[in-house]
Amino acid sequence: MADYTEMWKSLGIDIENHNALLAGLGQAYTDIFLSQKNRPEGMKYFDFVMSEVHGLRIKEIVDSKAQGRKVIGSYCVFVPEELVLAVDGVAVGLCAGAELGFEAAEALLPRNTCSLIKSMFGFKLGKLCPYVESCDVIVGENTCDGKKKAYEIFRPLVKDLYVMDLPQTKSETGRLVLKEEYRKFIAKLEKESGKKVTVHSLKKGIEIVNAKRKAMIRLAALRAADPAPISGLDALLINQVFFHDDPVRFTDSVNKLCDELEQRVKDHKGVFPKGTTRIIVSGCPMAVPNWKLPMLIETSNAVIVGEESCVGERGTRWLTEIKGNTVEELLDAITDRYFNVDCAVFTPNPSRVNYVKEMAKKLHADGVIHYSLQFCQPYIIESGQVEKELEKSHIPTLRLETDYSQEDAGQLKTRIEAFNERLKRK
Ligand code: BJ8
Repeated sequence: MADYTEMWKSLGIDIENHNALLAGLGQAYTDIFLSQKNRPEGMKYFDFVMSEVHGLRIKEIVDSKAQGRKVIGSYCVFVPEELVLAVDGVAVGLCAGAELGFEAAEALLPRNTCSLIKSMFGFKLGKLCPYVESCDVIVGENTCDGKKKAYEIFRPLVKDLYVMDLPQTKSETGRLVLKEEYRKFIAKLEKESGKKVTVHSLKKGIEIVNAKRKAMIRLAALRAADPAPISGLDALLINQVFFHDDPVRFTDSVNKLCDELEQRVKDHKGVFPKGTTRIIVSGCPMAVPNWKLPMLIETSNAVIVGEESCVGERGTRWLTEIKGNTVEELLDAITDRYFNVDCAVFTPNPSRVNYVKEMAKKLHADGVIHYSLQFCQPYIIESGQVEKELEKSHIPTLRLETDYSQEDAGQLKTRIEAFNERLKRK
């Protein structure tokens, strides 16, 4: 990587701590990703992206800002990238998956806050994330109580925090709330960028994001093959890069990788031997560099064949139907698309478990591991119903709760191995 110190300094990054972060990240990446066997050639692009994740991509973003484009950061898949693109903005996902700056975060938040929220504070307070520091606007959303209340404390820490309200039920009123919130968000984007959302710009934004999601749907379907043509770790990585790479280049790279995977499937070539135990991971999102659980699963004689998560199919499986010839009609189509997202903050939320069942069937999974971050009430509470429903459908399920630390790695591995034994006896 080139020397980006001056750029990071200009963004207010704490250089010393940031260098330590990059060194740790580089080592973890080598140990976890580069040590995998039989990786597809197409992963080289994503290896490169990761090697430049705080370098070249940030430079591109800084250059876009210099050209007058606004950078809009977010922490949730309910924030439509289509709208950001419609004002020629740059959308970046900001969720963080590392246990950094937690001491500082815990000075502002209760200890029993989920790691995702603590990490969001840790990266900001530690001045460790050039994505956060590049943002002109950061969008929060009233989803779980943890995030909702945390944004109140987060507001004075950042330049411009815009909080979107979200419905909690899939009712007609809920849909209206979502549409109104998206309308207000358009007004905010127009004010920030000085650009109008037009039918043309919105259609273009939808097309770009649809193409990106279509590529991810294609990738997800290829994982039904046995042997699995790609590891769960690599597929997760692609889902993570989804949130901060240039969307058009990302789509092109995923499609190229899928061409290669299609050939692998035809040649019966895979990353693990045919017949390896197949797992679906369902639950909380895993943000970069949260790779602990997939790494433990895939070093326990099993392969992950799908993620039912916002960093996975919950974030990518629906497209926006391009229907209508007015901004209002297109806004309806966008609202319809996002209103499908079955996050556990909705009550009731039956479509989520139904989709896990569907995934298990189409991906020929042997079992499901339900992953909740400690103190995440929506997913932990919902996990009981998910387990019951899946077991009733003869899909073995293991519920795990963890955080970003490595302390419980041994214990988790023992439980995963015991679960694999159960799957083998099935
Ligand atoms: S749409 S899953 S990205 S809210 S893990 S912060 S829920 S206490 S992340 Fe999410 Fe949007 Fe829903 Fe998806 Fe709260 Fe749970 Fe923490 Fe969470």
